[in-house]
Amino acid sequence: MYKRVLTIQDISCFGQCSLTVALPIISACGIETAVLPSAVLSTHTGGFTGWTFRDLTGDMLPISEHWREAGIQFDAFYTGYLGSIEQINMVQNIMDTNGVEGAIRVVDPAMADNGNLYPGFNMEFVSAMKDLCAEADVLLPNMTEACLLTETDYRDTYDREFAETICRKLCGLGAKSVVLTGVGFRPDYTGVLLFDDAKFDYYEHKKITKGFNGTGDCYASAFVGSLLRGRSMADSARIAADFVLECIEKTYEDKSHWYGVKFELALPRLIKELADA
Ligand code: PXL
Repeated sequence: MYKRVLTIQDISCFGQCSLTVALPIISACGIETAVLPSAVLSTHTGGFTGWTFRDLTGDMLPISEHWREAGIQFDAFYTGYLGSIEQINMVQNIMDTNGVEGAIRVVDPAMADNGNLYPGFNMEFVSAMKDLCAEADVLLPNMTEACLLTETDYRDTYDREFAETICRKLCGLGAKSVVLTGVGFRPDYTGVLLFDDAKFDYYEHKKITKGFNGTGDCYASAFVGSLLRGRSMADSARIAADFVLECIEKTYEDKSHWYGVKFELALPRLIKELADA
């Protein structure tokens, strides 16, 4: 069945993250993708300085009200980077009123990485984000975000028990299931840990480099696309991980391409993978 998703996050005009990756990736998966931009930035905030930031908070409810009047509804919501606590509250309202009965809610609490909050965020924002996470059918944090949300001290190295405890705590916040990304238990390997239906499923793959900006957005987008194409949570978690690995493989040797990944070059395989069955 042809599904329609609404993704709510900023548009960083340059830099291969947020909406500029979500829209092409989810569309390539064969899913109708509508966007609600929360802000317009000249670039993302990871490594650039002096970016512009146009806050679109004031447009978000009028846009969603117009959709409601026009009878437009969504089968799923996928939220990413949000610029303020006020926007988090609006997103909750939009998910409550603009979806079909039982619309799926995928929340990526995009606010931190490598042990640090992104510029402009604070613990008050983290606390508001917990409320949004509580409503998620699927929560997609990286290890830094998961530690912040569960008030756990961030660690570079940890064991499976540590990661599983965090997943359980995230579900304790109210999320139905969790896909914890960037979870590695041995050198040169990383993976994703899925906690769904009281069961864990770990998919490990090799780690190429320390991480690129926007890979979390590429992951979440491919995950949403696969899930809405009817793949299981575990298959979607694996398909998205393989996609991001290929994105990094296509990028890391090009030192001039430090700001994001060349996800466009990995789309053909993703499309092929989702075309079968
Ligand atoms: O990739 C997450 C993201 C999204 N949007 C903006 C960002 C970042 C990460 O740095 O700065 C504006």
